[in-house]
Amino acid sequence: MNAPLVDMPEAAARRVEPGRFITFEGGEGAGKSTQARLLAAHLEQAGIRAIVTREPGGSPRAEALRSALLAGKAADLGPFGEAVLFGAARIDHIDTLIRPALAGGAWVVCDRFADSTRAYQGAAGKAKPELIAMLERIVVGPMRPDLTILLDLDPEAGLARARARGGDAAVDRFEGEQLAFHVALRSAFLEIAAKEPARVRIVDAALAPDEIADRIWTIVRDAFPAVLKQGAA
Ligand code: Z5A
Repeated sequence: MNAPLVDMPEAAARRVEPGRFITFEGGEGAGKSTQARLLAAHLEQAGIRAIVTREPGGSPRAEALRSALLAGKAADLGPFGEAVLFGAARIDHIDTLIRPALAGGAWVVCDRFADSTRAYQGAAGKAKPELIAMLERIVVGPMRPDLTILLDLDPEAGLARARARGGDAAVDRFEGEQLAFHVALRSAFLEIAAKEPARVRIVDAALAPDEIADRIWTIVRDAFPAVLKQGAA
């Protein structure tokens, strides 16, 4: 029998690291960074060591790639070329931060992860879905999130929030896309949630931040009942 050409990480069993991996996804200005911080604070209050990180970025090499990607320096490579660079940043982030943190028992709360590649470069950017899926299997392998919170918001409201926060600062590579791109993104995220309901939970991001945080905490407690007893914290 021929040996496989590539040792696909997806062939490995589910990851064995003791920590939990939670990601936040959604469009611009949906409140991902705000809620990632609030969830980490909640986890710490419950006695769990939590590390907040983000993508693209989260490690020095990935942050360097982030600067180039958000400045639009890779746009001419096309959506799949950009996806490959997001993937390169993700590999470094997983290898240097996410896997070691989970192995040490910490919980990792990540502001965006592979669903953003599916939505931005795949569905909205129109890179071929089978290529995006193959790239994800190679890059992420068994390091899939245990739980993903999708903060769902009308794109116009999200862009208005991001603009209000940014003031006169120049918009980045993705904020500058037309509204239709952001509408396609929202549909793409909702489609991912519909396909993977056990992993992806949708939260209405139009609510007040505290209300959203309460709903997320309920979801997290329900998802990990053995670790987070009902009523804890
Ligand atoms: N990208 C990609 O294309 N492919 C990939 O694989 C990955 C990423 C991983 C990263 O940019 C870009 O990279 C992103 C996708 C692309 N596109 N863009 N642009 P980023 O990290 O700089 O931006 P972002 O991820 O879109 O996040 P954001 O715009 O900073 O928004 P946010 O984190 O979701 O929201 P926030 O910072 O918590 O809140 C935004 C503002 O709204 C702020 O003033 C808050 O005080 C306010 N806010 C927050 N929550 C509320 C509520 N509930 N009500 C009212 N106001 C609120």
